[in-house]
Amino acid sequence: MSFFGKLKDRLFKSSSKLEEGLDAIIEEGGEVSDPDPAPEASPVDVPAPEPVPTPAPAPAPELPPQPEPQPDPQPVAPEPVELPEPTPPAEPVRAPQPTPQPKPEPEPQPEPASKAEGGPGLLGRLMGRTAVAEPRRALDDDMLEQLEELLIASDMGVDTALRVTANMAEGRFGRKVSATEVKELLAGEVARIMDGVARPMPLYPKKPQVVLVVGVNGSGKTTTIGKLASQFRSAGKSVVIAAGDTFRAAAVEQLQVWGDRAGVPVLTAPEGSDPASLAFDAMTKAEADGADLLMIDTAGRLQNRTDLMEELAKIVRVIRKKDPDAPHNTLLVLDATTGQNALSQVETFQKMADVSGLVMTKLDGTAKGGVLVALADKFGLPIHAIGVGEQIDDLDAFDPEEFAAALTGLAK
Ligand SMILES: Nc1nc2c(ncn2[C@@H]2O[C@H](COP(=O)(O)OP(=O)(O)OP(=O)(O)O)[C@@H](O)[C@H]2O)c(=O)[nH]1
Ligand SMILES: [Mg+2]
Repeated sequence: MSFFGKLKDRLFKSSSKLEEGLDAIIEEGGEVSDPDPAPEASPVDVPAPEPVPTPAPAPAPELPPQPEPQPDPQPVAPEPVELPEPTPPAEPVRAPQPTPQPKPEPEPQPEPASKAEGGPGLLGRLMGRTAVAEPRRALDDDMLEQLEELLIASDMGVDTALRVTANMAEGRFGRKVSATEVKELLAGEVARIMDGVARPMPLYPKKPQVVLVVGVNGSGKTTTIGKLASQFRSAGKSVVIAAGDTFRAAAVEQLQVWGDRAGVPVLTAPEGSDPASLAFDAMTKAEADGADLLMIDTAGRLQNRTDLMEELAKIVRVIRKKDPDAPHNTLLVLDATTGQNALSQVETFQKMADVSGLVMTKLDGTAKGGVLVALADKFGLPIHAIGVGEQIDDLDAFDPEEFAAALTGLAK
C-alpha cells in the first residue's frame, strides 16, 4: 500500500473529524439548489468579486505574506552533502491515483451531495463542472467562527486556526462555497504552512554523524530509532545504536530487538549507569568502527523534570568533548496524541538540547493531527518524518500535500 494510502487510512480519526465537521458546517446553512453564482474555477484561484470586509491586506490568489516557517536552523559546521531520502526505497511515496472518476452518468438524482467522496473532485469540476450539485453556504462571519472552532478542536491552536480561517476567507468573503471547496482551501492553507518544514534528516560527511534522540516518556523514541536505523541501512549507511536509556533493563532489550530487526549493532551499558558516559564510549566505538551514523537513544523525560532535563544537557556536554559539533542532529520525537502539550515539549527540549528536527509519531489513531500544523506555524522546525504505526516500515518522510489532503479528508 502506498504511504499516502496508509496515512489516509490511519489518519482516519483526524480526517474524519475535520471532514465531518466541514460537511456539517456547510450543510447547516447550505442550499443545494442554489447554483454557484461566481466561481468558474477552483476557489483557490479565484479572486473575489466583492470587497472583503476582513482586515485583509491583499486580494486573494497569493495569500498574504505569513510568517514563513523559519529556515532550517542547521548546524553550521558540517556541510550538508547528500540528502538520501530516509524513505525506504521500496515505498513509493506517491499514491496510485484513485482512478479519476470519469463520472459518465449525468445523473440528476439528489444524492447526499455533501460527502467528499461523492462530490466532484477537482478533476470532475474542471471537466464537467458539478455533476451533482453540492450544497453551498455563504462564507460569512458565522461560518468563519464555526471553522475556527473546528480547527481549534482539531488541535491546530488558536493563533494558527484564526490565521488559517482569515486566509481562507480572504477574497472570498460572502461567496457561496461547497464543502469540497472549503476542504481544498483548508488543505491549501495547511500545505502552505507545512511546506517549509518538510525536510528529511540532513546527512553530513562527518563520521560518525551523531544523532541524539530525545522526548518525553513513551513518545516513540526507541521505535523511531529502529525504523530510522533500518532506513539508513537500506540507504547503504553503516549505523550503530547506543542504548542511552540506562534506567530500565527492558529499554535496552527493546532496543536490541529493534537493532536485530534493522540489522544494526546496539551498544549497551549496565542498568543504572551514567548515560553520558555510555554516549561517550559509544562515540569512541563508532569512530573506531568507521560507522557513518551513531544514533543515541535516551530515556523518556517529562519536560517539567528539571533534573532529567539537566541530565540531557550533560549528555550533550560530554558528547561535545569528543566532537564539538556533535550531536549533529537532535531529534525530538513527539507523540501526536498529546495534542497541544507537544508545543510546550518543543519549547523545553529546544532550550535544553538544541533540537534540530522533529519526528511526529502515532499519527494513526489520533484526532489531534492538527497539532502538526500548529507546531510548524509556531516553531518552523523541520519535520523529518512521521510515524503511522508500530511496524518497521511505518515511518516516512513528511509530505505536506499528502498530509493536508489526509487531514482535511480530501480525496487525492
Ligand atoms: N500506533 C503507533 N504506535 C507507535 C508509533 N511509534 C511508537 N509507537 C508505540 O508507542 C509505544 C512507545 O514507543 P517507544 O518507542 O517505546 O517510546 P519511547 O519514547 O522509547 O518510550 P520511553 O523509552 O519509555 O520513553 C510502543 O508501544 C510503540 O510501539 C506510531 O507511529 N504509531
Ligand atoms: Mg525508549
